[in-house]
Amino acid sequence: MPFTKTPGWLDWYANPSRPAFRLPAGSVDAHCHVFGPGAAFPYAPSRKYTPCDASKEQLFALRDHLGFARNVVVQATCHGDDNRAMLDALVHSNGKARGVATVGRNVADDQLQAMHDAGVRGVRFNFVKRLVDFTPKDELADIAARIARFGWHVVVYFEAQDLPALWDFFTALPTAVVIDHMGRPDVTKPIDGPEFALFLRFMREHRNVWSKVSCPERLSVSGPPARDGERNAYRDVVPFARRVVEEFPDRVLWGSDWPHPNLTHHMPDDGLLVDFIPHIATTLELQHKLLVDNPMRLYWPEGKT
Ligand code: 0GY
Repeated sequence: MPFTKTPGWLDWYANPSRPAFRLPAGSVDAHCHVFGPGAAFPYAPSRKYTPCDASKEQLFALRDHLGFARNVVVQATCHGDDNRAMLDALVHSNGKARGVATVGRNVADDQLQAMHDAGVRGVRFNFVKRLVDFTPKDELADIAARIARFGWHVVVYFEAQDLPALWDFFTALPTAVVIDHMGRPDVTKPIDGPEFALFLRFMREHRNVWSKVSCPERLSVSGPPARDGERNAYRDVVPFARRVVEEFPDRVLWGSDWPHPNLTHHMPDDGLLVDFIPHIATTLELQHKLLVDNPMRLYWPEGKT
């Protein structure tokens, strides 16, 4: 049966502009997804939304158009713990994609090994209540202990107000911990206010913690520029992302978040998103760390294939 996308869901931007910013050679888009296609890889019965299809071929075409060399494909909640669409993208990427999976406590070691062989290097724990049902922390801790043996890391997605309650759980994890979208700061609050200060303190005190400085389109209140040729979009997010890049240059990653799930008001032009990068990583050295050195260290530690 065909899937009908959630009402109000915006399709991804069909004709993204070519970025003005030239990405360094070997750049990695370290946070993106594939959705289905639903006819081949059905969406999970437990999902909280039904997306539009966004195939691996479309992802790879975007990668080439924007100038990236590699992708990290992150399992999206609409596929639950059925990782087949993500794994299919990895094995057809010609070594240019690595993945982050979602698994349950009952996953077998040989399944983890098969995922590792396909290119998975992490699992994602999602704490955003509109996206997932609650999973007990002891179950997540079990999973973390299992995947640590493969040298994987844990990607965590949560909202800023939930960091205090999650702090102890995160610090007990036995792996590197990668935070999605800077822990979703409220960018209408002061950058030096207590909420973002807590996030910075968390990164400062825990050297195994990394952050994706991604999703300005999700965090921004000021939004994209008017379509007047000016390409400096999402200005209100810039100081937050720049602060993270400058204080933790060796532990930051950037991702497009294509195909941008759950956006109902504004769908970004992915070319404009790439043009956001030099506003948050303002030197060639910072750009190279953010886009090449750091993601390669985490996802391709053995070097180029
Ligand atoms: C993102 C953000 C979102 C969704 C998911 O897996 C997902 O469904 O991650 C969101 O709705 O904020 O990183 O893609």
